[in-house]
Amino acid sequence: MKALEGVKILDFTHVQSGPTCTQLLGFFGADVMKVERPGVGDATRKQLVDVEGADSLYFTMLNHNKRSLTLNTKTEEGKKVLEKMILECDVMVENFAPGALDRMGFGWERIQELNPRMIMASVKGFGPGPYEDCKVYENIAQCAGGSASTTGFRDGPPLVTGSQIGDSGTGLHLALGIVTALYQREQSGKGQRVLAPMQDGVLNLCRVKLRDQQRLKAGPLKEYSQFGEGVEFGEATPRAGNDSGGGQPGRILKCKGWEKDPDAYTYFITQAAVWGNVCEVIGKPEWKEDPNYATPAARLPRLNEVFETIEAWTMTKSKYEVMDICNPLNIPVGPILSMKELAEEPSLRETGTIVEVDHPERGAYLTVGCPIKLSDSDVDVVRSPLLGEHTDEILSDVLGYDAAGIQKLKDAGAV
Ligand code: CAO
Repeated sequence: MKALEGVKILDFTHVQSGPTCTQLLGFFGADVMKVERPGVGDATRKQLVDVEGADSLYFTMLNHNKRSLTLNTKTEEGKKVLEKMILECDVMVENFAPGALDRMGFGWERIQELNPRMIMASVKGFGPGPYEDCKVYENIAQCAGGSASTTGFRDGPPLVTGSQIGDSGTGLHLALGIVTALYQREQSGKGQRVLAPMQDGVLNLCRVKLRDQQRLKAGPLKEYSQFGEGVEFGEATPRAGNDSGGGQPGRILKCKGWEKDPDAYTYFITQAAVWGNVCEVIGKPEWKEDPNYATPAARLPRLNEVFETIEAWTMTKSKYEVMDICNPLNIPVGPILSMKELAEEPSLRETGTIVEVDHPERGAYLTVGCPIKLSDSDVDVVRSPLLGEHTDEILSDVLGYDAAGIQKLKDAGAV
């Protein structure tokens, strides 16, 4: 038994944000039926193609544990099939551009009319307000949600991060909204709308930067390296490079081999509780008692000197040696791991976080399995569906069409 067994999802999502959400629901056992345009499908199937003629990794890695039904919802017959789907399913998930569903004739009022228990979940770039009609992709959300202005170095431009916090991050928010609405439906018997705007999701993940925005009123942000460098703060939360952003100062430091290996670095946190151990490890035992270094407050104006001294030590060790030495001393450190290293990491294979999947068009590839582990709901990662692979199956098993009915839909160009 899987956690979401029996939950039927009408998956109208495409690209990344929506598919991330429905893939998670699929990992937890929901029956995710992805509706795609006949002959076209999700645009990502044919984006960033690495194996000619095969679905791209962009598509396959975001659409496991789903069935694919092709349906042209701009035909009359297609609309009827969609109506039947709405009657059968518990949740409809979509991330079309604003207004697309209304133009299709399936706005929230119509959906409620058809199935009052339906949960209709949407990703949009922005919530209600001046930008609600805008199309949005990942990096726009990172910029509009506060991430870009607070990422990077003070003397450089705003930066987007490699983590897809706009798309995948919003997909996660949406998934939580959906299961919460399903839980409420147990009591209320009613469906509801779930909206996860990408700007709001990114801002939620940048919560600590809004914290700092307000702290600026009380004076400089002393844990930012610019404080120790004597650089004045402006009106808004500045970019903080690799400063930790929390109450325990930290930095990315070079390790042995950094000249040739772009990932020979470690993150090093000078947690106050283990300051004595840090001093011992880096060969500065005198700093334990020295009033200039002994307390967190005394160290704040000297963070550059502190981290330069620690770095002189980390540069003599590999990032793994730093981990091996610091871990037993409870000093929080972490190697900068490349995608290559993560792909090869045996422990991630064992936990099912990195999974090898076989695909009929492209052979074996690696994907990220379910990153959330439930002790009573195992995850079997099932390869992504080919376009329309389950059209007949869904039409007959879920919607009750017989062979003649299916043929009629095909003849009408509806599926
Ligand atoms: N049958 C017939 N028509 C279909 C269909 C189907 N099965 N599925 C989709 N369509 C139609 C839609 O009805 C829409 O038609 P109209 O514009 O004529 O009403 C059309 O396909 C295109 O949909 P779209 O506007 O959503 O797609 P796009 O490629 O132009 O825009 C995106 C893509 C992502 C910018 C936009 O969908 C968007 O802003 N989504 C919300 C935010 C979001 O999720 N962004 C993240 C995406 S991941 O980076």
